[in-house]
Amino acid sequence: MTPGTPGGSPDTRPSARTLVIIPTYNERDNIGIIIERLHSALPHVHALIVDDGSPDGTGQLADELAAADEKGRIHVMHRTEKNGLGAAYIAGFGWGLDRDYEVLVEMDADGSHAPEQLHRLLDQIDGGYDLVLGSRYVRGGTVVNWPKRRQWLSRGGNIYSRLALGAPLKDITGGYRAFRRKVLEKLSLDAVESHGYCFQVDLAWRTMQAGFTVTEVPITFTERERGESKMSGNIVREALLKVTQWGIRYRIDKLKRLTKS
Ligand SMILES: Nc1nc2c(ncn2[C@@H]2O[C@H](COP(=O)(O)OP(=O)(O)OP(=O)(O)O)[C@@H](O)[C@H]2O)c(=O)[nH]1
Ligand SMILES: [Mg+2]
Repeated sequence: MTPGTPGGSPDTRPSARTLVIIPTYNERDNIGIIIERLHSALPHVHALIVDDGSPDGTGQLADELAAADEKGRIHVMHRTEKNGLGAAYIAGFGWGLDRDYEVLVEMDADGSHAPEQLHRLLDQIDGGYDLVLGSRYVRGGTVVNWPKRRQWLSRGGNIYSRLALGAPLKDITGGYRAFRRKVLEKLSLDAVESHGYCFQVDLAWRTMQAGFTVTEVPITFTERERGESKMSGNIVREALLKVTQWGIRYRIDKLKRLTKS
């Protein structure tokens, strides 16, 4: 599985053993395109499609894509119930950690995260970072085709999270990221119960709290062209509530430590 360098010696960079995890729910029109773009951009990476029993047959199509890939780079996990993005990722991380992958990447199936920019994330992992966030809100990052309402929601969610948690990250809610395996091995993934936006905030926050190094690289985030969004009011409410709880808990713990010393 480890690809060689042009000189013929094996590539020992962590990114040589990358698994891109793609959760899907009703992404039949998107999944083939995204996998093809991924392998055109980076032929050596493996993909794991985590499908929650999509009624539109995404899971079956994923199986066909996997069977057709002679290099065996496409894997599929079938789950029976729609359990949210967070649960799908946690299952996917577990699958990847049980195997020989060094870098585990989160990527949406709907084309919002350009596979052509994945090398930006992987380069920083190879450079030594433990977690790299694809960021819409650092210099050079952009959002394409988002209605104003959605932009405000995302900006607002990020500013609120930054203030509530005191986390110095510009795009802590984003879902395009690369983790070194040791991060996911150390975090107690079973304790992560949140689903939408909040799942992303939770993971980045836990990573920072555990003392790992985190950086952001600019990405171009493009709104989906095909299929339906799964974003809902519940996901936003969950995020607001949980981030507020974590922020309060964090500050209380800090105060306790200060008063003890
Ligand atoms: N396996 C699984 N995948 C999911 C679930 N919910 C969402 N997804 C996938 O997670 C990715 C992101 O979901 P989106 O609906 O695009 O959510 P979003 O990007 O926050 O919303 P939009 O910007 O409106 O597209 C997509 O690949 C979805 O198919 C789920 O319950 N289970
Ligand atoms: Mg999307």
